[in-house]
Amino acid sequence: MLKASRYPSFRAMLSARRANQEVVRVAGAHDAIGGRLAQEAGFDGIWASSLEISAARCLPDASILTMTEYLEAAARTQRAIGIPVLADVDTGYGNNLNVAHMVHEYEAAGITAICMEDKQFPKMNSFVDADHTLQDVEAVCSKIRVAKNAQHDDMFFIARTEALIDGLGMDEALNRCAAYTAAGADAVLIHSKASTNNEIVDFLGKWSGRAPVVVVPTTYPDWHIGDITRHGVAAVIYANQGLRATVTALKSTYAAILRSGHAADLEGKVATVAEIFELQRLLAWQQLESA
Ligand code: SPV
Ligand code: MG
Repeated sequence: MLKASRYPSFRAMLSARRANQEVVRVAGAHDAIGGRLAQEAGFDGIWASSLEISAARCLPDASILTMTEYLEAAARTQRAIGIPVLADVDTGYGNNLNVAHMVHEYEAAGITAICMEDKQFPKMNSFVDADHTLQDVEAVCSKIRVAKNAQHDDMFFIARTEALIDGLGMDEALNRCAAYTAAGADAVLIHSKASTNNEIVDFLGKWSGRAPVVVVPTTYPDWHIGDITRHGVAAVIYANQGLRATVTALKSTYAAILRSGHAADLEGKVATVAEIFELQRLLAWQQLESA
């Protein structure tokens, strides 16, 4: 029988993986079909990426979409899959009041993990050459306390520092992560735009396991999962490779049709219509007619 997803717990999944000394592997997606494909590939969770969700609407990742629009995208994905969505909630969409409302709304939609960053609102994507000024540390801690008090269920809260993105140095990154966990964050995300993992490895050594650490190896993509695991990372987010692969595939597919004047050359290279039906769980839906 076709059932709606039961909103799997990110915290329970992470605990199970850590008990086995495994790192949680999370893939970025902006819609349900991307989430389902990542789950079928074997990922543990889905990153409802602000970059992907904005880009899917041809908009910059710059606090332009509203909380409701980000939530709708995350919730649609969560409803379609059996692994937890980790929602990228940018800066929390405003002040303490907005953060409390955000937690209520995300929980009500069945999202069991959120990640909030410490940049000022409005923020700009971390890889853009732009102003990445951080909010005052105490203001971020206040938002974290509000978020943790606002939750009814067991929302897993990841505090993300952009200290290295903003060029503030390792001590600032460490101090902020310590303050955020003292304020109640369940884990920290240390972001970097360096082309090697050196500063992340440095951070991990100095942090020495005070709380679970999440990493996003976008600009240092050659960091192998085995070594990530050995360094004690709790979760790794492959934040935007799915979107970038989609762009490459669509560009070459559309160009090929126009170049050849037909679509025959694509057969065997693109998914069959039957595969699309399978992703839609069409058979289960059709069985409803005779239930
Ligand atoms: C996202 O995927 O939206 C992120 C990660 O926040 S990054 O694009 O690296 O900022
Ligand atoms: Mg983002």
